[in-house]
Amino acid sequence: MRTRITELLNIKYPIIQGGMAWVAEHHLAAAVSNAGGLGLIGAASAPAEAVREEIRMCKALTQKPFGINVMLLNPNADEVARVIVEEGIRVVTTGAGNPAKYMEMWKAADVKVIPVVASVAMAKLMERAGAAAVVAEGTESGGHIGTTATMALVPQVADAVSIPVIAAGGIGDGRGLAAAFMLGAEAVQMGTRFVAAAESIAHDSFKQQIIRAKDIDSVVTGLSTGHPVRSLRNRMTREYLRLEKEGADFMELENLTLGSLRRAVMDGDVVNGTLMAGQIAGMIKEVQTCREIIQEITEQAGRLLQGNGMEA
Ligand code: TUI
Repeated sequence: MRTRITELLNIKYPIIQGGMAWVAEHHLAAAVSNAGGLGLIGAASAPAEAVREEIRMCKALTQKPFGINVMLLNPNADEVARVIVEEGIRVVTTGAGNPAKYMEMWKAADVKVIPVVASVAMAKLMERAGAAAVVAEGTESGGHIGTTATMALVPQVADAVSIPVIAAGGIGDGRGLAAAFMLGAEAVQMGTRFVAAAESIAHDSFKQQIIRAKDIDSVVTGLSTGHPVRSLRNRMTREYLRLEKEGADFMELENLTLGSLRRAVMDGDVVNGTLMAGQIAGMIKEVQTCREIIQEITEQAGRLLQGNGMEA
């Protein structure tokens, strides 16, 4: 299953793990990379020195390439950007903003920059700024999202840019990987399926909520604040949506969610925590190792693609 992305990143399978806050730490990143995909450490809102430690611990667990996801709303993003260069990281994905101001420094250090985008305009801007590839992330994704669905976004982005496109949002099995190829993508990024992986440090109660979830069990909060977030429906999302409907101000909503992702991931608080997950949660049925997940998906996609003119 060779594509421009497997060549660019020097990986065996065209599968990239999402840079999920709290979840995408060194154990998960190393497990995905060791299984032949690209693991990512999600810098999220962490201080730069904590990211440096994560990088060093990941290097101790894998010889394979892995990357860093920089969440651009992170107040420490400037320092994280420098730590990435200092630690010799060669692949960066970015989310929740425009990484233009770091491009020159990263490119000078031979870091491949792969921005996550939710629109054609942003994809074109990133290509012009020197991105090596883009992740086109549809609204089916968990966490902070755009408005266009993966099925519509990926082919439009693929038509608009010459750099390779990675599809994300609503992809959780071999059918999704095969479909992504059909839409013009050359790899997929998956988050939710890896939250439920055996190597994921997410609390078992969070993993069980993903496994219990049905197709319609995710909701989007934060549309009124300009930061829409998809997570599994619970007391927290119900309270948030009620406050939003009543026109609550930004600070009131912020206070409700302060620390709530950490509570979900680390403490397993499935009632008042924010269980960020995508619409594909309904399809995830068991906890499996990253190796099992990647094997299952690539074998299924391989079978589906045979006879469709795709090399598998
Ligand atoms: O970034 C993500 N997913 C995330 S970030 C996150 S932490 C967070 N929590 C609460 C509120 C906000 C953030 C949880 N999940 N995915 C990548 C992604 N990037 N999705 C959409 C975008 C995006 C949006 C706007 C990328 C660029 C963009 O550009 C706007 C601009 O600056 O012009």
